[in-house]
Amino acid sequence: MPRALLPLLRLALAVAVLLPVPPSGQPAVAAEVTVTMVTDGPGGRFRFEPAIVRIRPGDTVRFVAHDPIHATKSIPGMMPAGAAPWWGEMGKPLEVTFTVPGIYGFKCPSHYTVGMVGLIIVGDSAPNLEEARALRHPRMAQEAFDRLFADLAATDRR
Ligand SMILES: [Cu+2]
Repeated sequence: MPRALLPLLRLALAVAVLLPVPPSGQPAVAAEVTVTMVTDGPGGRFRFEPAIVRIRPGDTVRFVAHDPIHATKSIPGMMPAGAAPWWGEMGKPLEVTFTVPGIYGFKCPSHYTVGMVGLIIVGDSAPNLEEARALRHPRMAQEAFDRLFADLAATDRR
């Protein structure tokens, strides 16, 4: 995406967040969840914390980097149809509002190959779950996604 479009995109996102939610049984106030891009933390090195986020349609995820070596980028093939991809700048915070239900895989482009990946689940069911799970990755990213999908299945059974 051209950089000049970023302020416009941010404005559009801000407006989208402020718009009233239609009366469809969803919460009236959209939530914002922060995902931190961590170089070295209690949970390990080169991680998104939390690596699994569950939100409602209309909610926003704010990605924040501990230092300038990380970014967040959606992964093609791990998004529901009709959802917009995102790609944040290195070290800069990025807010993404999710309106399309489904599961989203994302990565830090610099540390994808060492397994810096995460999942966002929007809504109660993910129509693209099997498609997202079937995508293959470099070894450490694959191991990380295998763990995340296993955690997801475990929490769904509770
Ligand atoms: Cu990174």
